[in-house]
Amino acid sequence: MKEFLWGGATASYQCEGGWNEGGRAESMWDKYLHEENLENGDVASDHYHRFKEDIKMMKEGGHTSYRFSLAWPRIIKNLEGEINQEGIDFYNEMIDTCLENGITPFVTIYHWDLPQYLEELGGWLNRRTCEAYMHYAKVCFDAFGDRVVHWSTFNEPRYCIFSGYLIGNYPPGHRDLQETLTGSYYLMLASAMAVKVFREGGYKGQIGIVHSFAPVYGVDGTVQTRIAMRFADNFLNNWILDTAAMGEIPGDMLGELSKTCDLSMMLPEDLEIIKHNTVDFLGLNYYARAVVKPYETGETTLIVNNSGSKAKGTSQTIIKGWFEQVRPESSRYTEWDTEIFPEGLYEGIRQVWKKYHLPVYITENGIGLYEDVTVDQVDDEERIQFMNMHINAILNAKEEGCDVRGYFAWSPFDLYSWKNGTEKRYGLVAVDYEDNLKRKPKKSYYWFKNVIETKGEAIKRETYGEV
Ligand code: BGP
Repeated sequence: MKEFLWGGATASYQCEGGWNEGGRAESMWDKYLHEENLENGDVASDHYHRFKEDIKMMKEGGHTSYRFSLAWPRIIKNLEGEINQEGIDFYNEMIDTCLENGITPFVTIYHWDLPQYLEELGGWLNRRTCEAYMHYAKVCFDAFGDRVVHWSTFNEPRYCIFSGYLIGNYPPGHRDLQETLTGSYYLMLASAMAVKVFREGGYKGQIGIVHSFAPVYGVDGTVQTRIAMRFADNFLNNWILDTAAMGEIPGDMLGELSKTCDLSMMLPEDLEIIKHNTVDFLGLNYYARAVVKPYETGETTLIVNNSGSKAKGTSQTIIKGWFEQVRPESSRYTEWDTEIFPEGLYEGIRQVWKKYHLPVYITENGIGLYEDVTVDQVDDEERIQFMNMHINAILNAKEEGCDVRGYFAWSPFDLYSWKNGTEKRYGLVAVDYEDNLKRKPKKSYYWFKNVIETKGEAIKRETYGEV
């Protein structure tokens, strides 16, 4: 049997800190959060200085893999594409530390920290960023490809582009459908361009993409609901997964978009690159499903609850003419109003496996909680239950023949959660931001260690009826 990878996942901006050290250039997130005067990742979990301690804890916690991202602004200094050797040295040390500890590095090339020098030229709205990304990816393959054999081009294209260009709650903070389409397109083109470089360079290993996966459910079985489900699936999943895995942007989605948007940036030669450079595996980040009904009335509305309080209103997604997301009242929710629905992971893996027949990694899964980390050991029984239910769902899908090859908890230690700041904690290890960033394993850390050491036998099993 192929080895199943067990570990945790992080992102450079969310954990490293050291934002102006080691020759790192400014990222779009530094600029945006500094300007808006919001909680930022200047220090974050200080992983930049403490990664050895963190990786040692992963090893002691039984982890066999570590999913982390490389910071583009640490590696490429400027528009001319000059390499920052200090950045390369830093990640060489990180990779070597993983390997010395028996941990397989699972590397994401881009997890949202675009260099500000590119953002100033339009960021993902400028084709030049695709070329710059291709150069950056090649630098990474050349520098680390002798030891890294699991690569992901992008983390969550849909989430970062929609948040930055449609919802407007992430940098650059715009709300524009045309920009959303252009940014999405260039980002997916850049992904295919990196796959091309990877293949042509004959680097060893596999290259995939990581998607913010939201399996779509309908409120009922009517034809109208089925149409709404197709719109939602295109919007939430297909334009990433079909494009990356099959080399095709969904035609019906483009047909709809062409009624109001300009698609002229989609050049025939680009579509050839997309078609011929599909990925080797799919990384799925699973937090929740999407339940939808047919669109009724009103304008496109996209609201995200970053408040950490259910009372402050719920998240809302209405796409005019396409679909509306509904909030099943009888379901369970986190404090940030994310539905807890492990069956969706089971069903989603089955759908993805059936449609694409590519190996799947669950590259993120976890629950954000308020926690008092001043105690000796955080008793995060809620996280244990959450992880148990989701790993159970994965095991159920695996037993039905789906090729799932790994599970990464978001996250191995507490880190900065974008617009939610640091109070939304996901870690298996607590980081006390008030007391010298001290690390303290939570109860879930020991529970997960046992799960890994028993190869999943410690999971309390449950099968589902009709889901
Ligand atoms: C995913 C991202 C991560 C991470 C996680 C939790 O979308 O890939 O970067 O942050 O979600 O989300 P949040 O921190 O907003 O709660």
